[in-house]
Amino acid sequence: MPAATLSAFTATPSRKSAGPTSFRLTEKFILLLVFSAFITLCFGAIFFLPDSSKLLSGVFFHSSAVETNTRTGTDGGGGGSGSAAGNEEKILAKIRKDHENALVEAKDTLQKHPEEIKQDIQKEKDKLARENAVKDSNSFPPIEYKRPPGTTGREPADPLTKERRAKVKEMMKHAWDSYKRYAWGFNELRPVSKQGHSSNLFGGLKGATIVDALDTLYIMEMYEDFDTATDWVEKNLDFNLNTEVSVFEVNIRFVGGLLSAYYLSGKEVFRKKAVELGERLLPAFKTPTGIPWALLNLKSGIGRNWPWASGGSSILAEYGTLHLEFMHLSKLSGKPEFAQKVMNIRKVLNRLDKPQGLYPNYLNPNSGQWGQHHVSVGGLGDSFYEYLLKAWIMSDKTDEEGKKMYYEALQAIETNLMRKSSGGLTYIAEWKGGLLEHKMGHLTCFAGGMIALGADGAPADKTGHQMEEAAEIARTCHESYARTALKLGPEAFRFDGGVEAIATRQNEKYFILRPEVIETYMYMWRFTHDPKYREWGWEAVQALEQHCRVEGGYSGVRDVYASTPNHDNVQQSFYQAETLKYLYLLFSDDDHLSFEHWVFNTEAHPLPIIKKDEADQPNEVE
Ligand code: DMJ
Repeated sequence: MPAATLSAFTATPSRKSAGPTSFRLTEKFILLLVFSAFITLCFGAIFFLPDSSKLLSGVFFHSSAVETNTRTGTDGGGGGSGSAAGNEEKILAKIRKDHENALVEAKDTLQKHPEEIKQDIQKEKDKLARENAVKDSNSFPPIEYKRPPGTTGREPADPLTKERRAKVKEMMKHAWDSYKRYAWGFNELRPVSKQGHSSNLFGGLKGATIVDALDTLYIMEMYEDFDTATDWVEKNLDFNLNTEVSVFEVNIRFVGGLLSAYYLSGKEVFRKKAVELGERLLPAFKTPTGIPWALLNLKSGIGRNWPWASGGSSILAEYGTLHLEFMHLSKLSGKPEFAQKVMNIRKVLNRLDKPQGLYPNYLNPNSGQWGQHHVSVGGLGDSFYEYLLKAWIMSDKTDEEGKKMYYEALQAIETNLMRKSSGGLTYIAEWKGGLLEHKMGHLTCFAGGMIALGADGAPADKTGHQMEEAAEIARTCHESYARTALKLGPEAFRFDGGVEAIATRQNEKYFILRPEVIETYMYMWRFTHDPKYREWGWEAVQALEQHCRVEGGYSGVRDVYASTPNHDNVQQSFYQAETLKYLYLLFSDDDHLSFEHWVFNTEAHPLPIIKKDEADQPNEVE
């Protein structure tokens, strides 16, 4: 009761001071009113304050509350009236605290502008809708797990290959054990300083290395480690975080990693987590065109683009690298939204004019117009092309639209970007508004594998020609390694100013354990069985062992032309997801994760081809 009101009553003069019996009738009535108001308030507090149910159970259902605690031992004292009183006190203290908080909140709200209040209400509604959607995602139907063929492999018959394969497994063990020992739960490992490392690509998400490495552990038959990783995922992998993440990175590493872990092991937790995370990513598509934002707050669902991207654009390699995972999310959840979102991206792209048939790296999600006309098959563009081809393959070659887009894009790349140096090295340059920059990124080296993978579907006159092209790119990328002191490839190499396949700028001389060159060797080996690809892979193993292996794991190096390595102190999560996996498969038989049944996402996570006859059903159990 406000003090002013109270004093009004206390100051009321009474004519006689003998006792309540001497009050006038009106005074009695007022006193009665005050008293009954007080009683009502007390009861009101019990019934309407937050958490009143706990108080009720403490006060009115006292014995059952005590019994429960005694059984579970949560009161630590074996129950009894003493601890029950303690509980009641705690509960009352909590109620008081909640009450105070509510008052502060109410005061804040009163001070707000009505517009602000409206916005707050809208935000709350959106939050609720999202939470419900996520809850829904946990209620998708059970499905029958069918193990796709080739999840495990045999030992290679040839002793040398067997030995090399075993060596790669030992490398994985060193990388994993070091991560486990020094950085468990962190996103990545700092192998020199032996501590955890977290890049802002994942915001507050944790355990990128664990999720990225799951399938590699499985295919290398490191089942105990796989179980430890599974246990961590079950208990600790949490997406309900007020944190901003890169939609692309989280999709390729986390969603991709969880999907593969599910398909390899059949463990339901991975399907659940993948779908839950997929649901959390959906608000990124809330733009006027449906082209998703690059960055997203997982809790608020608010998205934005990288501040450095031309005119507020989304990036081709980011919004164009969701397709494979999202198609599988629809299959595993029975929810069509995932597939619809990525199919819409294609619609937007197909409405736009493409300069020389090329796809610029930047696209504004509000206007649906291209940003700067920069084109690259490396950074900012790369995996968009990869996903067009793989979407067609993953659909058991029914996705004709994906196929058409891929082969037309490749044709434009061959005409406008692919060049041969005077020394006879084929490379893929970058295009800046019609001008060529004769530079090829390490990232671009994946294109050898991609072109080889697509060669047999190419228009008849191109089939053989594309296989040759792929082999030439593999050779160029191998040269970029061979021409360094450490026999590891630089981040980018140039074909101008009298050099070929060499980095000329200091900021392009680093190597961060990237997989693309080894990835291309693996594809070329599978398609040609030319032993040189295994030899080149083995050269890379030796260089990694000599220059990147340290006591606490594997580290990137700052300058591949310097005779002694200067370590960058990061073991990237893709080292275990991709580099070591592709090396292992290079020394394995072709039927281990065969191309007949699997496609690899851009982070090397294997996803099964969705066979024509099962395309429309999510394998639901009756
Ligand atoms: C990986 O995360 C993926 O391959 C991505 O597509 C680009 N490159 C890195 C590794 O280099």
